[in-house]
Amino acid sequence: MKDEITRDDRVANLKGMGCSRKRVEDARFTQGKGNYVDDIKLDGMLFGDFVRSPYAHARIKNIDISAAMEVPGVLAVLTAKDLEPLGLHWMPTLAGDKQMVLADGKVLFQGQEVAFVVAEDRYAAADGIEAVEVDYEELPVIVDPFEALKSDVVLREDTVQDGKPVDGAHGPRKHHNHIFTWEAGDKEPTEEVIANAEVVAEETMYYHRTHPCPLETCGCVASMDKVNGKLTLWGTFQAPHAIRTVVSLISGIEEHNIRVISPDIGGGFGNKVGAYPGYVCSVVASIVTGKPVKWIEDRMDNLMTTAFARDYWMTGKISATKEGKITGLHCHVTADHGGFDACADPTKFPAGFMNICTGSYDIPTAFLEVDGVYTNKAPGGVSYRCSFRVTEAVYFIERMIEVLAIKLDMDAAELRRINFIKKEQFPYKAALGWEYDSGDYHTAWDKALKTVDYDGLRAEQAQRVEDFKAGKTRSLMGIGLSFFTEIVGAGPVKNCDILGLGMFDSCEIRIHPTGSAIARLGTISQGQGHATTFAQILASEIGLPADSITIEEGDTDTAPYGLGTYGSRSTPVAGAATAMAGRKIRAKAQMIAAYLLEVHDDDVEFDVDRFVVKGAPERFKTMKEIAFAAYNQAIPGIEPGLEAVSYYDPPNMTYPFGAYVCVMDIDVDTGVTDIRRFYALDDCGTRINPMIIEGQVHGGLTEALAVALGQEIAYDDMGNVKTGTLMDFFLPTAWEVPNYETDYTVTPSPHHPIGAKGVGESPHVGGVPCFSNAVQDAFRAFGNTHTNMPHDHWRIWKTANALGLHD
Ligand code: MCN
Ligand code: CUM
Repeated sequence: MKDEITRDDRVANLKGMGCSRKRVEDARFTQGKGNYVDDIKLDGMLFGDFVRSPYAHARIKNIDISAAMEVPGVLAVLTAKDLEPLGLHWMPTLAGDKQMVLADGKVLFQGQEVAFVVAEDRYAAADGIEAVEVDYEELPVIVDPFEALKSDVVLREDTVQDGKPVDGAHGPRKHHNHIFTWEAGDKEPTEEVIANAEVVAEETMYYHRTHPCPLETCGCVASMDKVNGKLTLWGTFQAPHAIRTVVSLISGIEEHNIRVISPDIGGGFGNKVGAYPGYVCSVVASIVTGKPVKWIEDRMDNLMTTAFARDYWMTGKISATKEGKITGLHCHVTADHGGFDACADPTKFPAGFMNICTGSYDIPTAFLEVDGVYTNKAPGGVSYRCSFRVTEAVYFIERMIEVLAIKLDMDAAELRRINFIKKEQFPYKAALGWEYDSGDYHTAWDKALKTVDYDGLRAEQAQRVEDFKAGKTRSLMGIGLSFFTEIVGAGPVKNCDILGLGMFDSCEIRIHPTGSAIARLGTISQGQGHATTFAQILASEIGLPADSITIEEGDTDTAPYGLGTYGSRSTPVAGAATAMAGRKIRAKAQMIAAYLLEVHDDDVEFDVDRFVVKGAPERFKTMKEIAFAAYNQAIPGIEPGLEAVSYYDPPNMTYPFGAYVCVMDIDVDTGVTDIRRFYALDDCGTRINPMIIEGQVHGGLTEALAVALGQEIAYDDMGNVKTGTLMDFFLPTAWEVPNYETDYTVTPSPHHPIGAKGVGESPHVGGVPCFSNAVQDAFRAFGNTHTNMPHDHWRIWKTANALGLHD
């Protein structure tokens, strides 16, 4: 019977890397059996909720909680005064700033947390909130970062001493509302190249403020067990270990007495990386009341107060020869960070990885300068499939390329092609400091353009313009192009840390005697399917079926220390740790196999799911047999058991890339867009699960469509959030979403143990400029160079109107 099973069968049985294994998570999710934070119900559990500021900038003269304390079911109302003796009225942010937990004398944005009402249930808490009387004195509101840098109004009193701005966490301030200046590249040489260039294109663009808006909002349950001194904190945390360390540092509770658990998470998208006042208040309330306390945001709380995305004003100058060879790039950013600098970036990168803004192009000289600014808006800035501001960087360069193409009167696809970094230039050291690990841009670009019949599309577009001018149609056609290079997998510990914690990641594997296993990781899935894909990496590495491997994440009492899931770092870092831990298992298994087969260690070799005696394939021990032997035999010189742990510090980041094309029709009279085609080629190196990659691409592109075509967190001059509900905040549905065509090339990462690069954020990073470029390209023949996103129907109508197309 044995010889009927072929080697291919054995490979297939593992469901290892490269297999579109169905998601093991979905049985739970599709049957409503997920276990989200709000599903957690503990005996005697209370509910906490916030009194939030209706004003964007106001002094707090008095808070009267007496009426609230009379509301049935209300047990406590916390204000900054209660937290101050504990030193918890402010908390550190991930960006080196500090943030009010509860309003300390003033508020800085609409929706800011003013008081925390703890009650027997959510309804009593809501009644209590109504009864808290806050006496506000309105202050002048600043929502424009340029105005903030000129204004006498001091937003943050802690930025000024003796009438002068004091240094911030990232160096000197230019003004009391200025947070930092961050530079990369060579200023003078870049300015000189641009001043002497044959052609220079300039543009200022606004990448508007938006929000990831995950289906599940942020929340937590804090439970302080006073008998044994243990605090358990369940929450929507993308980085549970980091949260544990932060809670320990700010509360003084020893770290071994804190257990942080991220249960199922209903989408994170960077919204759940940082620490929020709700976490601190829930912990304090649990300590005060001796009962578990739950806090769950509602949708408005989530949209108005938790980590927003973008809000970058970017001014660029790009220089080139007459033939289109780019010679220099200059970029200045005014970054609106809101009332506190709470960007979730690695410490040394206050503007994230914005210095990847030379993109996929061989640009010899470049300079970037970013100014961070306080305004009366909610804090955040680094979220929403952004890879630490790579979204902004790629949007910037992909718009600058289009603007330069217009200036040169050149085809934008060709302009890209002649400037791409060439395959033989990798590893490529970019002008702004990064070393790109691998790439083959020309192959990807040619494949994309050929698949969509680019020349045919351009001919059709030219005909459309003629027909429009002749009055035969009122519809224009846009061809959106984008080529992006991502940078994901933070680490290296030497460059990247969060609050001093080096950005490595980890995996611990235990093989059970019967040949199944559990692997625990320091990452946490929020929908990415880690339980499916990490098991596939291991299946290929250790030769046990993925179906026999449990993946567990998100419990700091059991998982090895890890830095969490964001910046598409799970595959580049934890995926590498998983492979390396698997290889340790394999190394020990090899010794066991050699002992059992009575040969020297070097005389056996690994083959799919077994060790085979070299030259004698009929003599082998399967991994299942070896697992059992590890527990049932005394093997001389080898400890019993089969376990391994790996902490992986990546030598470099990974640089996935992609080529996207969008074909769009636009009704000039209504501004309505119709996406006829969207082609996305992604190269994320070795592909672990093609189906999951495709799902990531579909999701990221849909969020890109949202951001490019309508989604926005907008404020009025008073600092009121105009888009705080899903009535006003655009979330695309199946109705707006086109049929995406996905494709790929495979350029492995040379330094990653399995050659894999991240992919989770790529489609968003590449998708936003592609949708935006399609809209802008439709109007190129009529003199458009640049219009700002979001390109909703009204704004597109206005563009058409301004170009005289309604005359
Ligand atoms: N993958 C693969 N082969 C590769 C690369 C990745 O099969 N070469 C698979 C991985 O095994 C994993 C998934 O693709 O199952 C995403 O992997 P990776 O690119 O490493 O990204 P992370 O797992 O670190 O996820 C984070 C990333 C980020 S930062 C945001 S934001 C985002 C994104 O993932 N948030 C998401 N995708 C999301 N998808 C869902 N459903 N929900 C979110 O909140
Ligand atoms: Cu920038 S959003 Mo993701 O890194 O969680």
